[in-house]
Parts: sequence; C-alpha cells; structure tokens
Amino acid sequence: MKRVAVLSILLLGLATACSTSERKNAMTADTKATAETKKLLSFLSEALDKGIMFGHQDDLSYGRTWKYPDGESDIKRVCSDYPAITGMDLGHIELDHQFNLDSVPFDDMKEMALKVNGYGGMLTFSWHLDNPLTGGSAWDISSDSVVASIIPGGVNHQKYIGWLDKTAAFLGSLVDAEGKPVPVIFRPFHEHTGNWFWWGQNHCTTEEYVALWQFTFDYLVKHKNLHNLLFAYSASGDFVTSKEYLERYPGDDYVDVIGFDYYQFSDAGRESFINKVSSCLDTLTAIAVSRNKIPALTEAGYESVPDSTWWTGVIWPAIKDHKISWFLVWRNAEFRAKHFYAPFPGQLSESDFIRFYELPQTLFREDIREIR
Ligand code: BMA
Repeated sequence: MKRVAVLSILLLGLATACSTSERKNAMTADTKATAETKKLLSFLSEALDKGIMFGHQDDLSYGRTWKYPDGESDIKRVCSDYPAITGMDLGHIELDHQFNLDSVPFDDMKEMALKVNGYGGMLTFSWHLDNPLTGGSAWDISSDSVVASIIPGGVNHQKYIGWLDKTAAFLGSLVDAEGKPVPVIFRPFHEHTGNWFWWGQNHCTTEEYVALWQFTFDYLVKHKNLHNLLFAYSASGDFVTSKEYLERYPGDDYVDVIGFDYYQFSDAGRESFINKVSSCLDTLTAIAVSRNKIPALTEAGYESVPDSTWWTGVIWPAIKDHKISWFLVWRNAEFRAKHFYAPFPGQLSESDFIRFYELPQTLFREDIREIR
C-alpha cells in the first residue's frame, strides 16, 4: 500500500461526494447476476470517484524473464504491489486445449484467477478465439462470412454453441472457497471497429455483429445460467463521435462496461497519442454517464516502453482528467525481445513507473483491498 493513498482516497472521496450521490445505481445487464457480481459493478462505479485502477494482462502467468513461479509478477518486482486488475485470455479454450494461445495452462489460469479474487483483485477475460469457419486464428480475415456462419441460422452455429459450452464450463468453474461463483469481466469480440480480427468492422455487418454479441450473452447468461459475468464492450480507439462509437453497440441490456483499446507506436506520436486517448475518453465518459455504464481504457500501451517517462509523461496526462475505472497494459511476453508493455527491474521506465504507482489517484491491489 502506498503511504499517500489512504488519506488521499478519503479526501478525494469527500471532495467528490456530490458527484457520487448524483450517479445512478449501476444495474448489471444480467438481471439475475449474483450478489457478488452486483457488488463488483457497484464497486467499479464507486471507485470512479477514487482513482484509476491499473491492470496488466497475464500479470501472474509469466513476465519478461520468467514463467509461472507462484506469486511472481513483473509489476510486483517493480513496486512491491500487484495490479488492481489482472487480464487473462481464453483463446483456445474453444478447442478444448489445455493451454491458451499464449501457452498458459487453463488449470493454472483458474488457480491464479481464484487467488487474485481471494486477494481482492479483479479479473478481466478477453477471448482471441480461432476462426470457426476456416480453422485459422483470430487474425484470419480471409473470409467475410465468419460471423454470419456462427449466428443463429448460420452453417457453423452448432459449432459455435459447442465452443461457447467450453467457455461457459471454464467461466462457471471459477468458484471460491465458499462455493460462490467468482465475478469476472468478460470482454469478447474486442477491437471490432478495427479490421484485424475476423469479427472486425469490414468482415461482418452491424446486424451480424450485434446478433453475435446478443446471442453470446443470451446463451451464456440465460441458457448456461452463468450469473457471474459483467460484459465489457471494447472498440478500438479510432472513433470521434458517440454515434461512431455506438454503431455496433448491442444495447444497454447487454453491456456493463464500455471501453476501447489504443496503442502508441512511436516517440514522435507522444502528443497525438495523449490527445487521441483524451478526446476518445471525453466521448466515452459522456456515453457512460448517459447510459449508466462503467467506462474503462480496456487496453493501452507502448510496446517495449522505450520512453523513460511514459507513465507520468504520456499515459497519465492522457487519462488523469477522466473518470474511468481502469486502464490495462498488455502482456510481458516471456523471453521475447520487444513484446512487453509493463516495466520490470532494469527496464528503462522502471523509476517512472514507481512515480506513477505513488500517485494517489492510481490504484493497485493493496489500494482496492482497502476500499472494496
Ligand atoms: C497479441 C499478442 C499475441 C498474443 C495475443 C493474445 O496482442 O500479444 O502474441 O497471442 O495478443 O494474447
């Protein structure tokens, strides 16, 4: 726990008491959500007045130079605390594989998820599922008929149901020591406004995307009776207006969290990244208030963090004036020269990350344990 956090959180809480009372009670999209799931949504809503949570994909599974030792985390190695939110990916659960697409064993993933929950952390699951029409990966965009083939009436609909059954079995197996389902944030079919996944903008129609989302929600929630899920709708950060952002929005009854993903690609892009993230967040947070949803920067980062002050000089200025629940950086792929997004001991941005961690408004696991 950072020294400055408790007092600051209390002061922030007092200063923003008005805005808290003005916000309507958040309602889960799943009307039968478990008490713990409703509590998670309420916490996400209340924490909007307390700061911005930090998240990291696959934080516990592996880091820059290690794989799987219990309790390890590159974030912990740098600041002696864990992210408030841990991302995990379900890609290849649909194929009944024992390992996900990044070689994380699903059994270990489950164990880690239960631990994160037990320590008061939160979990978000993305799903880079394979292409059900071609057998290729999530990035196989060779056909524009994939979504059409798996929604009701499509030739691969039954196959997709089989895939959802496997996903449901995993999500349903997340049960704590008291036998209660662990609430998690499920973020399927993300970055759909880009064109790199088979469910992307140019590879299906708006109606097909919406049908895919609604069927997936209804099947998991109403047919499989999973009531531990919050659903996150997450575009890519290439929108300007609310109308653009909402073009494929499946409806308030199908979504709990709204977000987008956006990355920086070069040092020269510093200012434009800050401006773009900030203006997208203006749009996103306005939609969130009007629709009573939780806004989040569901992915952001700069691969290999080559900017020594990226945390306090780029991402923080981009997000600090916006009421968002969290921002998550992508994975630190083990032993891959450049594919990492979080610092680790000796990494160029390490000391700046500690400054970022010490900011009273950035929330890590120990901070949220205090306020949950
Ligand atoms: C991408 C890359 C891939 C990975 C995928 C799913 O952004 O990190 O290496 O397989 O995410 O985690």
